[in-house]
Amino acid sequence: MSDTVIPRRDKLIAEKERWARDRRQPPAARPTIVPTGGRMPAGQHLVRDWPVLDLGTHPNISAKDWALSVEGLVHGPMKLAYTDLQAIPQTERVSDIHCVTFWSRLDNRWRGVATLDLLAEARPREEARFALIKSYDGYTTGLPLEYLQEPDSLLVTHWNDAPLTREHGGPVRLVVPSLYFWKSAKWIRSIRLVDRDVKGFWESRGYHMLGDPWREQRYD
Ligand SMILES: Nc1nc2c(c(=O)[nH]1)N[C@H]1C(S)=C(S)[C@@H](COP(=O)(O)O)O[C@H]1N2
Ligand SMILES: [Mo]
Repeated sequence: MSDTVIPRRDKLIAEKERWARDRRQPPAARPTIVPTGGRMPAGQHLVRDWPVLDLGTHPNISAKDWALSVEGLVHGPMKLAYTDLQAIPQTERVSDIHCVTFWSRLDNRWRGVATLDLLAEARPREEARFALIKSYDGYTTGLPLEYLQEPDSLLVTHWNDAPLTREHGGPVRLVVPSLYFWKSAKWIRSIRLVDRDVKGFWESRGYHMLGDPWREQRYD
C-alpha cells in the first residue's frame, strides 16, 4: 500500500484524541435558537456557518486530475474520472450535518452521484460487508456497506448550488448524513469493499466504529 504520509495538525489531533479518551461530554446545554423539529441529536448544538475540520492539508486536485477507484470485493472494479461521474444520473438531496465535536448544520443541499447508483454499477460481491474509504490527503475511514446504499449518501460535487470548495473537500467528497461527519471523507480517492470492518484515521484514535449520532456513538 503506498499511502501518502498523513499531514498532522498535531495539536488539534492530540486534543481530539484526548476528548475521545476522556469520553468528552457536550458543553453545558447551549440553547438552540430556532425550532428544529426533533432534528437535533442529543448533545448537539446548531451552527449556521460551516466549520472547516480536517488534518490540516487541503489537497489541490483539479477536476481534471481527480479520479475515484471502486475496488476490492466488487464484480466490476471501476476507475472514474470527474467526467465519468458527471455522466451518471445526478442526485440532489437536502440533509443535515452532525459533527462529533457537537455542532450540527441543517438543510444542506447536496448534488452529486448517489453511492447506491455507483455501487449498482460496481456490483458488490456476496462477501462485501464494509467499505474502507481513502482520500487524497491520506485520510481513511471505514463504515458498513449499507450506509453507502442509503438514498441520502452521495459523492458530492455541489453544495447549495455552487461547486464544492476545496476546503470542504472539492472537487468530490463523500457525504453520509446518517453518521457523524468524520465518515464523510473529503477529497475522496477510493472506495474499497471488504468483508470486515477496518479502522480508519479517527477510528484508530478512539472514535466509534459506526458513529450513529442518534445513538450518540461518539467514542468507542
Ligand atoms: N479527507 C479528509 N476527510 C475528512 C477529514 C479529513 O481530515 N480528511 N476530516 C473529517 C472530519 S473529522 C470532519 S468533522 C469533516 C469536516 O468536514 P468540513 O471541513 O467540510 O466541515 O470532514 C471529515 N472528512
Ligand atoms: Mo470531526
